Amino acid sequence: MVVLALVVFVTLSSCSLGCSGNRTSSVPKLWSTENQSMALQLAAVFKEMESLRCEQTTLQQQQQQQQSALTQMHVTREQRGERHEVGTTVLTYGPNDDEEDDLHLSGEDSKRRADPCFHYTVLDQPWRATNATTKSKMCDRNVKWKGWYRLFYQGKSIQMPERCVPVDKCGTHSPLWLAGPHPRMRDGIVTRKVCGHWKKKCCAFKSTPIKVKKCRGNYYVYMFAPPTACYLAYCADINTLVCGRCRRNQSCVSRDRINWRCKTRKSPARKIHFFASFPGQLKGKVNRIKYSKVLVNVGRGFSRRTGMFRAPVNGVYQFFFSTQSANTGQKTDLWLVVNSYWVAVSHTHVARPSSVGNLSTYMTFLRKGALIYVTHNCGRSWANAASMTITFGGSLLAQWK
Ligand SMILES: *[C@@H]1O[C@H](CO)[C@@H](O)[C@H](O)[C@H]1NC(C)=O
Ligand SMILES: *[C@@H]1O[C@H](CO)[C@@H](O)[C@H](O)[C@H]1NC(C)=O
Ligand SMILES: *[C@@H]1O[C@H](CO)[C@@H](O)[C@H](O)[C@H]1NC(C)=O
Ligand SMILES: CC(=O)N[C@H]1CO[C@H](CO)[C@@H](O)[C@@H]1O
Repeated sequence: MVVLALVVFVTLSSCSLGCSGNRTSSVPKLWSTENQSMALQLAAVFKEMESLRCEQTTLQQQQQQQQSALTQMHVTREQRGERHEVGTTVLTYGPNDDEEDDLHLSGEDSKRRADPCFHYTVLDQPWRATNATTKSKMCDRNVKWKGWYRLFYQGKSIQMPERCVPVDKCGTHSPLWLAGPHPRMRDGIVTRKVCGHWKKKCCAFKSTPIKVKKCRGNYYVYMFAPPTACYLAYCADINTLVCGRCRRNQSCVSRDRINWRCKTRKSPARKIHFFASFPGQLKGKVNRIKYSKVLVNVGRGFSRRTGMFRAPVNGVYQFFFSTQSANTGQKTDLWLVVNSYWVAVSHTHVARPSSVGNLSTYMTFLRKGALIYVTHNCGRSWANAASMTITFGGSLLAQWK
């Protein structure tokens, strides 16, 4: 274990293992506001966590509302479910058979009906490929575009180029390409400009903008519109054939927009936070404090049964632990134990009988599986169910591989 940084509020004073003291004096019965500063601090931390969680929930709800508003816009068009012809090619409405996406989920049904990702026309015309040169020139202005389309090349999923395509490719004079990146999943339906390359000008034709949506399973659907002139036609980028082979946890990426490859997505950073308290009194040596009141346990690193925190991932962690010494005048020491090493103390010692609190923090790099707990080495600690005086908490600050 590598200790990266160490922040401890305490200056260590001598406290040997066998510290003892007068154990007959009583614990304080009064809980005055005067001595609540530490409890208040901890309460503030907890409150902050709560408000963050609340904020997150609100954001999620807003997002969901926006999403459903977007999909509803297209309900009417999709519900007609027609078959129609484009040029000479018979196009069929596709329930996308190549997607094993949980089609049986009934709760999702209404969403699906409105989602162009599940209701599109298959546009499989090899002449549209960026490497195709045909004698006959096609013009998409003559097509009655209707609803959403998904591009295929001989049965394989493919997407529009995001780069300038040489003239006379894609079975036309001026090939149409997407002047902007394909959207991400969370972008929903976006409008993108479309450019036609002609006479050394990549955007000689500023064609009619189209709508694009990313679908689960690495494909896109397009709502094409008649281009501004002839002979212009929408292209299918042959280099994106590889994207159809990307797995669910992969994205299709390209630096130059020419060469594409599947890249495995990083799993999102883990969130780990815990905060627990001991709602009673402790006397003398208690090997491991069993904090039984668990208020926060995001990531399930803390065990109420054992009172121990087990690091779920490698990373930099910060811990805090506190006590309120009982009204005895005894020295009271709590130690933070990391992988059996006593690394930080929360020490209180005032000569005359009075009750004081102390809070210590510690930051360190931990490997997955590291065990952390707090030991009560000597003295007396006081708490009740509401006081939050004997506490233990921590957070993962940064995850490491
Ligand atoms: C809290 O801990 C610090 C560091 O050990 C110590 O100097 C201070 O006296 C403690 N506070 C009380 C009230 O004992
Ligand atoms: C275009 O690319 C595809 C896939 O790599 C290939 O099968 C096809 O033969 C190419 N067509 C031309 C005209 O080069
Ligand atoms: C991605 O998914 C494949 C199965 O489709 C699985 O074998 C692989 O472990 C996953 N990779 C990650 C990083 O989750
Ligand atoms: C009411 C009470 O317990 N007050 C105590 C708060 O703590 C100080 C020492 O920090 C004591 O002197 C008070 O008696």
